[in-house]
Amino acid sequence: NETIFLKDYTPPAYLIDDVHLTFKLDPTKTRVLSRIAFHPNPETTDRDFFLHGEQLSLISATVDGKACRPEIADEGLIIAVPDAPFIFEAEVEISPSTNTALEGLYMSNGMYCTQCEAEGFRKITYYPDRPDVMTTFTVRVEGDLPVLLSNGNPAASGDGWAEWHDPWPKPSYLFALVAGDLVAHPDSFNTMSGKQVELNIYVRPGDEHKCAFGMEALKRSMVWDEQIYGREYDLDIFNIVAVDDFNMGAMENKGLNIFNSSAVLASPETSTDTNFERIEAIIAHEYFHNWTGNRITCRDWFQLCLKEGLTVFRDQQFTGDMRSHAVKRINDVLALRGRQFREDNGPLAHPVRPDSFVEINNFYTATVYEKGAEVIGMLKRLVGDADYAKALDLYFERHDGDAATIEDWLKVFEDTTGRDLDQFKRWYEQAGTPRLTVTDHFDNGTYTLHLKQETPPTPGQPKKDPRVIPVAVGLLNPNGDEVVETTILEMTEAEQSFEFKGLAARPVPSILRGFSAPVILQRDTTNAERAFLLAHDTDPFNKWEAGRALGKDTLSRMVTNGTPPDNAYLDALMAVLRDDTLDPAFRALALSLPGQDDIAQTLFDAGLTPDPDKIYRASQTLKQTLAQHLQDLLPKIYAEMHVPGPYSPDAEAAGNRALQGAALSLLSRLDGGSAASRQYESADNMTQQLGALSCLLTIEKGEAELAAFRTQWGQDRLVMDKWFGLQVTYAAPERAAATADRLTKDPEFDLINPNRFRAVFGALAMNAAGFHDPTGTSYNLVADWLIRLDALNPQTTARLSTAFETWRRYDGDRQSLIRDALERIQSTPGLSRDTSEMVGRILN
Ligand code: B3K
Ligand code: ZN
Repeated sequence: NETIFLKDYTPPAYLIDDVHLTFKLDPTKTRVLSRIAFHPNPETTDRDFFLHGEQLSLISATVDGKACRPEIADEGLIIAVPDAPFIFEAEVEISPSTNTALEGLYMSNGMYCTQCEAEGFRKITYYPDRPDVMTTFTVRVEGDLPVLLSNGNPAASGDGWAEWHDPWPKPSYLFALVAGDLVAHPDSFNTMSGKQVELNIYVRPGDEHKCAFGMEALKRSMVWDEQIYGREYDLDIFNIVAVDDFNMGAMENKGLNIFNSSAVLASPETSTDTNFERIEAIIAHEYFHNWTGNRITCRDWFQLCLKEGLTVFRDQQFTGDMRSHAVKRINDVLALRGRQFREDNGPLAHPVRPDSFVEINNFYTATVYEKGAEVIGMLKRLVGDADYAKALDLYFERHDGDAATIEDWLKVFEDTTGRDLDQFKRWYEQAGTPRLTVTDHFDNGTYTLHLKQETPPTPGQPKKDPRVIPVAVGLLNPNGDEVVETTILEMTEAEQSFEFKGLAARPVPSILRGFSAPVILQRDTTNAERAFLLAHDTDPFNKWEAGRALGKDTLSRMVTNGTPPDNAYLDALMAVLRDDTLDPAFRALALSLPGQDDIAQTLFDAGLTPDPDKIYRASQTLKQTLAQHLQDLLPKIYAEMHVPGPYSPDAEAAGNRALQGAALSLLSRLDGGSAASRQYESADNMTQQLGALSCLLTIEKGEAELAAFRTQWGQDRLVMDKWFGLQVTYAAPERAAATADRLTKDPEFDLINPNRFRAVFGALAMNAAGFHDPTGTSYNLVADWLIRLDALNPQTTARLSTAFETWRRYDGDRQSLIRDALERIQSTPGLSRDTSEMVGRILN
């Protein structure tokens, strides 16, 4: 398993004028005919001709019509070719129905479908499968199926065949083909220049009623990208296809986006508010890739954050505009801390732009995506909104049609603003989360903030240089009025002081407003000051953050020395809950307690060894205490937040339901679940049905409802994923492993389907105390199933192996149990490159 380095990049020896592909579909014997017009790349003198190819049976190959005798190498073909333009033709045979890795051409419920990013096209035919080789594709699909799709515009079709032509040059990773017995949910869109675009969402018969929301989200995304970024759609047709078996959320193939059905299909009866919001965001994300990813793609896979960081940033802006910026920011930071900080502070830490990899599929990470988006947010904060807009215009103008790099991206900002971004570039190059330590003093009307940054060592990077950190600060005076509005302090040194003059009294600082940089803020402060900010801060993020900090402090002290929950904290939460000038969605977020994994990391950072059982028990106690403290208020909030009329997934209604659900969850700890049972009975939407069931399971009730749920939803695969996941998520720690084990024996459990596998094992990994059961049962169960899955689907296996990435936080006994489990996986004969790289890095 060879390591690939960014520094070894060389341009391709040959480029392509155009490619013609013909697919003769068959479950086990699909024939792929290719005709590729090559010419030597004038930018290089290298003339070594190599075509990637894996798991292909070569039937024939010719160069300029003459049979050639290629040398079949490990991962492709070596062929002697002229130092001049030539035509390469080949025929290969592949077997989609036995492709359980879900990469390349595969089958899902009788439908053919592809996934090529990053390097799946080489499992379809011999090709220079690298993103810097771009060309136009003409594709003919032959098969006895009603729907035959590929990228671009439809060119011609007849009985059992269809031809597609994509006029925009693209790399092979954006190729897609779909064929099946599908039905379309059609619509259309008029672009800003007046072109009419045909839109379709293709689904399996029976899913037609779950397309409307996705279609509306698509049209909203198209309008938004025109209005905010000036980007218009560029083909006559845009197709989305839902597929049940898919390794991730969705894929931005040119003009033919393929979606995990969980990321597009929605109906009020089967989808929760959270599902609706996620679907809207993923549809937007894939659509936005048409410009940031497809029209401008990546030169090589090290540049992945160029398209992913930017596209995540764009989808976050979109969701903020559609819903609430404050709530979106809080949710994004929660996700960032939960996944990216966890990654950045463990053995899998890597830079936003990694400099080496073994298997690129292992680098579709929270760091590349979410931290990549944070880096763009910081850049925007530093240059300002107007210059950000100018820089983006220049980026599209200068690089349309290119396979670009992070250097190209930063150059656009340098040329627009005259700034030197050399130091800023460290955000792309250095792994690890900076610790920002803040001290302050007040003297004679001058308030000084002293900032110190430090980034702990990460694998391969023992020493870190100081970064540019935009620190957004506001100051409040002791009566709660804002005396200094949000100001961006631009920190560039390891240590730096900033002064605010002419203040009448010592202010209370609100630091890192809007979470202006992805750092860990460390400051000795009092709970009184946190409660003050929770009550008075004008920055909604920091207002929430103050409550969060109170919660963390309360829980941490409950865990470490058994201190009972602080009344000041409970009262502060009560005040927030009562304040009906605050958005219900915000109040719901304020009420949600820090997660157990978050507390474990916090304790570990403070030099302690976290005990998952103690953290679990402290969380339970805190919820119970909170419920009692709020007991008079809960029924009132629960009733007030009732949304009358038919279900609508809009942000306002969803916010009310979120607060109602938070109230119900606490109330259930007091009323034995009677309100939750009533809600379960009367619910006409999945948000409330599932919410009620979760409350019941949390208090170890809900047996009957769980059975009824299965009877009601047994035919719906996406809802059944919830049924599987729920039981593991809400299992008490000592029963989590047994619950997961029992579910794997259920006839509806399906190892091949990533959604179902994740429903059980993703949930087990997230059940902190259950996963870290001191006997090691969960570790072993997860290891057993990862070993089984690896033989079938390496990508999903490798992804789930991150369950173990935090192992060094824990005590010696747990560490040695985890090490045993990891070593058992690592010594499995024939283990995939994906899993072997991940487990190797976790162990080191
Ligand atoms: N670009 C794809 C992810 C491909 C993952 C390959 N293992 C989805 C997205 O980011 O939009
Ligand atoms: Zn993406």
